[in-house]
Amino acid sequence: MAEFDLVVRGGTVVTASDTWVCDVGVRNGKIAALGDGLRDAARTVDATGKYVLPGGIDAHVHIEQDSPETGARPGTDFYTTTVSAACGGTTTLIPFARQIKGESLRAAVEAYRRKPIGKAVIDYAIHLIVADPTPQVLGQEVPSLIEEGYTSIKVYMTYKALMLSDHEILEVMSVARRHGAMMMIHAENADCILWLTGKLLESGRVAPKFKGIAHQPPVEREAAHRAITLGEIADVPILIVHVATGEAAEMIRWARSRGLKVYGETCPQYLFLNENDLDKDGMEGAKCICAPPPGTPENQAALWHAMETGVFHVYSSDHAAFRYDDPQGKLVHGPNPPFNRITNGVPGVETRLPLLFSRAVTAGGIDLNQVVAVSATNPAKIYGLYPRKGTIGIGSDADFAVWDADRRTTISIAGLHDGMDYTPYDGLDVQGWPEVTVARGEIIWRDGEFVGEAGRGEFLPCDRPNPVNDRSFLDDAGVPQG
Ligand code: DUC
Ligand code: ZN
Repeated sequence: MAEFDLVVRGGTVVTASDTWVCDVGVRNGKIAALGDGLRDAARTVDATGKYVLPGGIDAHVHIEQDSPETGARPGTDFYTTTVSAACGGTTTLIPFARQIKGESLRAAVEAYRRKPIGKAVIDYAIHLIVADPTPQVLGQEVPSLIEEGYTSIKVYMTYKALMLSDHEILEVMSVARRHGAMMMIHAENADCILWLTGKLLESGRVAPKFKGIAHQPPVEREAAHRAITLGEIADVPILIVHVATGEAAEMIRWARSRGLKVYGETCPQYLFLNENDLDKDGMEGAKCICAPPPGTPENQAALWHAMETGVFHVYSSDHAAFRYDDPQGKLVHGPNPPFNRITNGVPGVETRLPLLFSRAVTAGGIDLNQVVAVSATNPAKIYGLYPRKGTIGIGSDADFAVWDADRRTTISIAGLHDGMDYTPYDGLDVQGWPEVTVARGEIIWRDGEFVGEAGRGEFLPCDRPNPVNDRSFLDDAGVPQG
């Protein structure tokens, strides 16, 4: 019997910290050796002249989940979404089990756990969304779910069906602190959005581009500051999801300069799109509507500056698969809805990594080590999956992709596998695409063909993320001490 099940030979291996040429030996789904001259293999991939990156972790995706605002239904499922992720070099997804007000969180998790079974082709963990923090949810359900490996909790400051008051957020944070979970926050000021939206609609400014006015930068900046303040008071690390404005990024930089454990996530739609994409003919702009929406080109430049200077720890797609030409999708409220009735969310699970990889190899400002850090290693650490996932190291799961940095692609929906009928990145040229994707030692994408099997993906119970701050004036139960 061969020493290795698979050897990837002669590639340039990139981790968050190092870049070096070596062979990668895989045995029983794990990385068993890194070195020169690994020969005795059942299967070999020649990666000479190519990069070998850890499989991406897309830590913010919505799969098989209705829109909380418009009621739209996604047009795709766990199979297409995980296939699409794999074709773009991603080997782990973290979607959300979402509680609805009046419902039990555990019931929501149990219902969500059934969805990927038999369909997922790559591994997945699950975040919790708490929308109704009753004593039962906070006292029993959240603690037991954390024990079972659901160690990240998202809360919303906006969306009527999901949003919590500051008081409720503090209560959730206090439970997260006590049990060691990571807090994720959608930071936008709900009243500002409602007020601005009302004024815009009253004056007939209804086109997709006005979404950017309704969600103008202070809306996110204020909420980001408030989220940071709540996290500071509850003494818990927080991660602000899908940061869309340079102003909110500055809040994160400021918080970190004060020693607070505040992490920031941004997404391709804010780095690679801007308000001009919302201002296309007719309803074309709807294809780039998400919340928060992409901002001005100056804001986009500020976000790149934040990325280049280390403000963002996580880069995720916020993939939301509402098809365009579908009565249940983006335009569920008719062909010409005002901007606030267009379903939020853009697809991007497959294009996430190629877009950032291309930027690193063509424009500079970030290098491939940073690409790996924000798209794989940091999310693995922040969500309790490291070192099983997120790196190329002995003993880690053999999740990686072989990248051809010379391959040029013009993004179009025809080349993607996500089951969607549009991509917001249509027409963008990128350099670099995965040639081979390996997940737990199995080749599942090779030379433009998906070759994995439905149902091979496994649920990943997460460990506790980084330890919470210990400079606390709170006691173990999260009660302020005098
Ligand atoms: N915004 C969200 O908050 N969720 C999903 C999609 C989006 O654009
Ligand atoms: Zn989201």
